[in-house]
Amino acid sequence: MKILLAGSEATPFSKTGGLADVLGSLPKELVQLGIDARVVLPKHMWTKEKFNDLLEPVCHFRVPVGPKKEYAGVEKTVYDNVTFYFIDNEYYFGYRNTLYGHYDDGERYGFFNNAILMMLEAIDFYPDIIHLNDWQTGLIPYLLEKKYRSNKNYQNIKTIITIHNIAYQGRFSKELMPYLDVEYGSELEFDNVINFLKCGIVTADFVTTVSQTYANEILHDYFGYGMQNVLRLRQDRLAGIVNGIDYDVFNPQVDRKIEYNYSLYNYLKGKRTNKAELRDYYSLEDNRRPMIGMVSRLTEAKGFDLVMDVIEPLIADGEIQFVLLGSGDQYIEDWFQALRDRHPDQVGVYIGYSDEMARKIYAGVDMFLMPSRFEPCGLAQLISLKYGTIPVVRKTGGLRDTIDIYNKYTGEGTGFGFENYDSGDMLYAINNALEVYGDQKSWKELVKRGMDQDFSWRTSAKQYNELYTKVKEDL
Ligand code: NHF
Repeated sequence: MKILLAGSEATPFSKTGGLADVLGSLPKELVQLGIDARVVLPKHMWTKEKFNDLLEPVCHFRVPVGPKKEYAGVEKTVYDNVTFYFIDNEYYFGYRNTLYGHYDDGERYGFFNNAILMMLEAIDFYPDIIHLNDWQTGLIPYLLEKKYRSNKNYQNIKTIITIHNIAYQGRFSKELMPYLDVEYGSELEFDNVINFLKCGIVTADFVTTVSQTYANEILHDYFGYGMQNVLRLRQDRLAGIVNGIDYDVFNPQVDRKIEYNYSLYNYLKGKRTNKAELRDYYSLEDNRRPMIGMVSRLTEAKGFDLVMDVIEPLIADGEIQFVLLGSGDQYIEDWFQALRDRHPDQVGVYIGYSDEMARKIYAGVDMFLMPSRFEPCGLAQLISLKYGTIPVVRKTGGLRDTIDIYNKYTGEGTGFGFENYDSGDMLYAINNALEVYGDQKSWKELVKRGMDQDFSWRTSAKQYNELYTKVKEDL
C-alpha cells in the first residue's frame, strides 16, 4: 500500500497546531505497519532555517498559476524512517514568517495543490491514496479529476480528506479562480466564494475527522460552521478516527526537557520536583495548593471566557495556583497578564510558544484545564494523562471520547468533565477535582489509571490502514 499524506505542517519541520503533531507522528506508525507512507509539505521559512542541511534536492518543474509559471522545487529527507517531500518556492513559502494569514493564501495553497499532483509524475511515485489534511490540500481531488485522470498513472489514485478543525475552511474570493489553473465547477464554491475545505469534502472518496464524537457533532449547525449540510450528504463516507500521540516524544520517563524524569513508580517525587521548578521559574509561592495548568492557543474556541469568569476567586481564596502558556487573541493575553499582575505569587503566565515550557507545565501541574467550545480531538489531554496530570475537560469532540469522567462511588475514570458550555458547570467540575485532590489516596489511584492509558498511534494507525484498504478497493 502506497500512501502520500499531504498537509501544510508537520513536526519537527513546521508547526502551528495539532495538525503538525499528527503529520509528524502518524506516518511513522503507518511505516511500521508495512505501509509505504510518505509526506509532502511546503518548504516554509522555518523549515528552510532549521532543516536546510538535511534536505536534498530531487527535481524541479514549473506550475501554471494564472498568467505565470511558478518554480516548484522538490526536496526530500528521510526522518524517523518516513520520507518527507518539500515543495520549495521562495516567493510563496520561503520568505513568509507565518504559515497562514497572507493576502495571497488562496494562490499560495492553490499552487501547493497543483504542485503536489505534478510532483507525482516528476518523482515517479503514484500512491494508492493521497491522504489530505484540512483546507490547505482540499482542491486535490478536484484537480485530480479535472486535469490528471487522462494520464493512466493517475487513474487509480483515491483520496481521503481528514478534517482537523472545520472552523478553518480556506475561503477566498472568486477572483482566485484564474490562478487555480482548472476549469470552474460548483464543487469549488460555497456561499459565493471559493471554499477549499468544502471542495475536499464533496470530491474526496472518503472524509474523516479526528474523533467519533466530532464526526457526529459537525453534522449539526452549532459545530458545522456551515458545512453541516454538505457533510450530511456524505454521511455514508464519513468516519471518526481518534488521534494518538507519540510516546517516544511525550513520555515523562525519557523527556529531556523536564527537570526530573519519572514514571508511575516515582510519580510523587517527579511531580514535586517538576512543580518546584515551575514555581521557581514563575516566582510563585511555595505552598500546598494544587496547580492548574493550561497550554493552548488563546482563542475563544478554547473556552477562555469560561475561565475568565471563574478562575480569579479560586486563586484569591487560596484554592489553587494557575499557570498558562499560549498566545493568540490580544484581549485574552491582556486579561491573563493582568491576572498575573494581581496575583504574582500564585499565577504564572507565558505568552508565546515554547515546547520546552509546555512540557514543564504538563510535568509540573496537578490538573490540566481544557474547557473547549469544540475540540476535534485534542492532544493536550492525552499528553497530560501520560504525565500524571488530571484533565478537567468540557465533554465535546475528542475530549469526550478520550476522558472517562471520574465516578466517586466506583472510583473509576481518568478525569473530570462538564457537559454544557457554562462557567458554573466548569467550576463545579474543578471543585470536584479539588475535592478528590484533597483525598490523596483516591488522587493517586486516579493518576495511576491516567498514566496507564494507552493513546499511542498503534490502534488508530490500524484503523487508517483498514480505511485505506476499503477506499483503495472501493468497498
Ligand atoms: O487534536 C489534530 C488537532 C486536534 O483538537 C485539535 C484541533 C486541531 O483543534 O487533529 O487539530
